[in-house]
Amino acid sequence: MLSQVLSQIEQRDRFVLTSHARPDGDAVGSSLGFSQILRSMGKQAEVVLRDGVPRIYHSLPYADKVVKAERVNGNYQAAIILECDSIQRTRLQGLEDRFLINIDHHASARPFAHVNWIDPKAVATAEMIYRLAREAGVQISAEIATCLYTAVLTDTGSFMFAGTNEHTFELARELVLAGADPARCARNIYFGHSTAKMRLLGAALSKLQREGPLGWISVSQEQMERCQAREEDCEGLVNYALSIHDVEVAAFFRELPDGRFRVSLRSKGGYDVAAIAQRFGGGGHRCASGCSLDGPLSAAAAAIRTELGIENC
Ligand SMILES: [Mn+2]
Repeated sequence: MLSQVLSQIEQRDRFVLTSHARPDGDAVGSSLGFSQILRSMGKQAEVVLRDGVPRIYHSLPYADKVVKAERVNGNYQAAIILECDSIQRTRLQGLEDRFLINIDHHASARPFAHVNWIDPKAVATAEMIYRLAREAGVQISAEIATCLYTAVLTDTGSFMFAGTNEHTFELARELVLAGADPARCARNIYFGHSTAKMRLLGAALSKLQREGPLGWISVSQEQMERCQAREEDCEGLVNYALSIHDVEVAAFFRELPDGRFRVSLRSKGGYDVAAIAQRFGGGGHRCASGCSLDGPLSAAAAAIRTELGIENC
């Protein structure tokens, strides 16, 4: 819980912060915000991310200081892991023998660390980081506010997902008062895509599949190469399938170099996609989750359909 996290932080000086591979806005924003909060507390803090910072988050304060690495080296007294249900989710080596602090808001969160603060009611890990900063008496700078606001904005689907409530807007209000600029944050995220991503989206949507309440799209290795797309260009494509009026649950299948498929699942609330992802070793939230499945695509899609209880139409 929060008080334990704070007391462990107070006893130490040097921290490494990390989050999951292929980081989203909450992973990046919370890591960057928390690192600045720790520095305000007189600590040393470094952010290490396996895949670095995706392009749409490059303009966040201190994004250029993030270390992209496969291994955590260095004489840190604790590793703070955000948004992960295990060390493995970071895809980083060198965390195993360290003192670990786990902060997560996912329904699938697990207490794998020495200190665990899990709050599934928080709309984003950034909400928890904000609470921690307030509790620690840290002044929220405009730079911290910008990172945390971006995390909240993206993790709530621009304040559209279930779970967004009056407290979310209260949090957003406080972050804006502290100096976050909503228009600038939104511009970088929603008008900051690469041309390759838009071409990839076109290729994926041209093969949109519909089966009852399910809408699904896929991207092959060959399409990735043809569009010159990067891994991060796949982020959010699933939402276009979910945006159809009678789609209740959407899936995005990304073919991996080894022939397996990474699956992103989204729901409008009627289906619990966290439960489905967990059946296949993945995790997430009721309305947004992910997992990996064996190919071919037809088999992966059939596995998801079966779990959803949707017959092949
Ligand atoms: Mn999150």
